[in-house]
Amino acid sequence: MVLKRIFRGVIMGPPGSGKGTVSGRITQTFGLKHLSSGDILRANINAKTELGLLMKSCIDQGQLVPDDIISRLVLAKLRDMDHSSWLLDGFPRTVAQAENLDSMCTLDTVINLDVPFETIKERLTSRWVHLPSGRVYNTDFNPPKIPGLDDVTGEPLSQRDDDTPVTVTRRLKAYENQTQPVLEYYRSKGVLTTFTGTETNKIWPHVHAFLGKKIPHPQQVSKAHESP
Ligand code: G5P
Ligand code: MG
Repeated sequence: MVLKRIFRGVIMGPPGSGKGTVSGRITQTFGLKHLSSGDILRANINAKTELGLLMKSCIDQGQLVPDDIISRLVLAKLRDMDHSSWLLDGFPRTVAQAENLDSMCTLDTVINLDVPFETIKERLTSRWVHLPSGRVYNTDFNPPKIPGLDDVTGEPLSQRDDDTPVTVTRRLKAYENQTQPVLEYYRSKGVLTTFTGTETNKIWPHVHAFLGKKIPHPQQVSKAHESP
């Protein structure tokens, strides 16, 4: 009997590098669950939870939220997905977070989207998001079928408060100072693969081919307890 394997992946890259966009394609193609730390935080802000209100000013200023808080939130969600294959987006962002993640699982792969900062700045000001699902649009690159509305639910789209030019610059600085060391951390563990480019549609075929060799066919990605 073949043991059905659980896949554990992380997608990294600077703000606006296309993590959400590529994650959407990966989860659709390979049937993984997608967990975005930014989506978790925005859901808390939207629901006006105490935590969300506390974190909002950090996020709006383009700073990272504290390691212990985000690690607790993300690791709790991952425990709920213990029997599923998943792709984690936006976490870890510091070496301390990477160590916290290591304490609960072993990663199969870390995908790094290496997109130049100049390309990113243009993209973020024309981004629109569907908050409940995390679906991402761009008025130039992938506009919604009906302007201002989500393709799937028809609900209104919104712009993120941290997509202003000043905040984007701060987010890129935080990425350089705090997140780039995480790339080195994973490189030294031998799990990091970098995809460089300025267009998602050109990067995607390479990511697709790479993951195709790592992830079982969707029907085989299933719960560990279903394995014989
Ligand atoms: P997030 O939510 O993790 P970021 O800053 O890492 O946010 P972001 O902005 O969500 O990343 P992305 O997911 O990498 O970007 O990119 P995307 O949304 O797919 O694409 C960006 C835009 O470009 C979209 O409009 C898309 O349609 C368009 N696009 C994609 N490809 C192309 C292309 O080829 N061409 C063109 N023209 N357009 C394209 O984190 C937010 C905040 O939460 C906190 C921090 O404060 C953070 O700043 N946070 C954490 N803090 C501490 N630790 C953590 N682990 C945290 N996680 C979140
Ligand atoms: Mg994102």
